[in-house]
Amino acid sequence: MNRLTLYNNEASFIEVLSNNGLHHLKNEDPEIYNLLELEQQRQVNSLSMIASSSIADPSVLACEGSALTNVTTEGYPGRRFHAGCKYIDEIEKIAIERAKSAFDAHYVNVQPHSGSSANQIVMFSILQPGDCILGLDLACGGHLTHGSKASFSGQLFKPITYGLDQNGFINYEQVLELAKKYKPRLIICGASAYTRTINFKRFREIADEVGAFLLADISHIAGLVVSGVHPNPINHAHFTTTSTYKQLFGPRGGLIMSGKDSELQITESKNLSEVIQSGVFPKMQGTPTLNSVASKARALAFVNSKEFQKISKNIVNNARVFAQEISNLGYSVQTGGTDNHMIIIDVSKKGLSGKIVESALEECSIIVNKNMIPGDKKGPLITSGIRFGTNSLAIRGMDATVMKACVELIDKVLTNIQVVDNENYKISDSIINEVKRNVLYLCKKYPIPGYTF
Ligand code: DSN
Repeated sequence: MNRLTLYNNEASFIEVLSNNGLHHLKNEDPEIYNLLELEQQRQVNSLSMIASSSIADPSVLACEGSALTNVTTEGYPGRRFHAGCKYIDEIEKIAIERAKSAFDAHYVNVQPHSGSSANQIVMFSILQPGDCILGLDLACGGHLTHGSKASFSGQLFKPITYGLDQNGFINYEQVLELAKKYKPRLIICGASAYTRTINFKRFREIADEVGAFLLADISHIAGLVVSGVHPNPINHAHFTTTSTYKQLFGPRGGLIMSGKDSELQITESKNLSEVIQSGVFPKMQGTPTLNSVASKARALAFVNSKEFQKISKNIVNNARVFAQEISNLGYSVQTGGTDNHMIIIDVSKKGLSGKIVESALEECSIIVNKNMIPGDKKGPLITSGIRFGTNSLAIRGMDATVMKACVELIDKVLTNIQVVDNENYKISDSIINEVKRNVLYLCKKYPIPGYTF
């Protein structure tokens, strides 16, 4: 049933709102309008290879900018603490059903404000301060919320970290050894900078052996999981969390899900899904960002599509080709390749730091981020590594044939950096202009769908 009611032949209420919004912004706040315009132009005219980002469809942005921002309500569909939720309830139920279908989940909560919030909610729902948690070390590719001392996770709980073997792969033997020794209440798998398939089944076996809960944070690989390009943790982990803006091409936000364990009794009165329901609200959050709930629903419909399955395959294929091409040019690729959307290289072997490579590439309209590599002595603000990702290139329709050109442009920049020290460098204007020209050519040939005219 098409519920959209058009109030005249030309525009619906939401079209009027959107047009009015732009009109008011342009006239009343040109400072912000111009910055938004410049930011959109920057995105359109640069190659974004930030592995933790993607590009939301204009329909996702329409939901983000909708009147749902005006709704205050706490609780869940059918059990709200405020009136006026007739349509919001429908939207939230649709978002839940789409997430269930995408991930084969039995239980989904679509209200977390971010992936980090989702992890916080899981931890504060099942742990007591001081409980032991076991996660991947930040310097080996883990996430701040997986037990870093810089985050609540490492400050309120007792973090133990596992690392990688000598080839750069997760050291499952070490995970087992540490789990047996420290008996963590929670084991966390998932990563921010790890290029290989994660063996969720193995993690669950280890968790079961020591009586721990297992949390799979799939923020980076959620799109590949939906498309079946990476194994799905949903029935291995007790809790699966993800952010929605990385590989789900959605809004900033998070999801908490569970599979076959969703009805597992974990307190005297509550099963696992009930503990998470009350963990999100009222324990950790109030009113959800309802416009983002709608955007999540929209993005989940997209990632459930056949079209996205092709894009997912292309994301991985592009990354593999990129890894091979950059390795052919003598760069040191972590683990020798990739199984997902991500490639990490050690630039210190070329006498460079991650910080200066990131800056030099940005000057040439190629956007990447510096990243620590295992055993990195340079620290997170300088680093020895660079992390590349292919999500945003694939959505532009770039395929493996374009990856060689991207690698050549990156190599052109890196081989022309004159290093001053770890933070300073020089590069000639002629190289910057030449690379920028080529990047612009690629960006025009492969425009972001719906972002240009
Ligand atoms: N975790 C950060 C990253 O991977 O870049 C952003 O969420």
